[in-house]
Amino acid sequence: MNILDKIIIDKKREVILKKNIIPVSQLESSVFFNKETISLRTNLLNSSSGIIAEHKRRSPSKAAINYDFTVEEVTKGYENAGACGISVLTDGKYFGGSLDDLLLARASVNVPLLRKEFIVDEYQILEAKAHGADLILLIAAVLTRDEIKSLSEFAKSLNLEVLLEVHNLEELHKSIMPSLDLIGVNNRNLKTFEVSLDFSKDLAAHIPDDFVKVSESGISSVAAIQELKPYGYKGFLIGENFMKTDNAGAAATE
Ligand code: IGP
Repeated sequence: MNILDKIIIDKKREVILKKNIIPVSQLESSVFFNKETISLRTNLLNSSSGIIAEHKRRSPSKAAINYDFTVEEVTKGYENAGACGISVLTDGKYFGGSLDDLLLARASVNVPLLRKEFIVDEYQILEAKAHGADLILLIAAVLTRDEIKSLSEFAKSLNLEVLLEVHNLEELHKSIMPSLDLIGVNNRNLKTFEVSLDFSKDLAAHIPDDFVKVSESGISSVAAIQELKPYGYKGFLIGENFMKTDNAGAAATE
């Protein structure tokens, strides 16, 4: 079994258990439920940097990346450096994140926040909203077209934007629908961890212009961003390269 299948099995179990502990009514009573969301789509269309900086303590492919800073320090640093949006990993078991990280990030910054999670159930979208997210991620590799449709429409009904992640043409073709706002090409294959910017380059022309294009993972230099821009990418999701420095926020300025 590949790592992605394992993560999804754990996630489905986790969601079933959590539903029994924290009822939807409690999520809906969060102060963030009625807060207006901030659009990452608009920010990316109006910005030249396009940086979406990620809070990522560890990952299945890289054990520890950075545990030295608080989530407030990292996200404030990203905001001060001019990030268009911030991605916060909330998976605990594989990425060392939590919903508390999202909440603390929300309390610290005013830029759009992405709940970076393996979403398999509407309940997780309610959690995202309750903890201050502005958008959610949906991963085409682990969802059917019907699931992408119902989950994205549910997110839109809560005024959350949707970033749909693909890794190949088949995933892209099965996923295109009006309830998505941004389409991200993951340069990392989540099953094998192979990383190449060629995935973004090869898929770019197949993404319809209605969606804001985002290139995700393995971006480690300004040169890489310059290389991707001519393909129409407006957003660049960067985690490890910022997190592994001594000053994650400052790294995002360069
Ligand atoms: C960031 P990197 O290589 O800059 O740390 O990658 C981000 O793209 C990556 O964390 C990611 C991810 C995901 C994590 C992309 N898609 C889905 C978990 C789940």
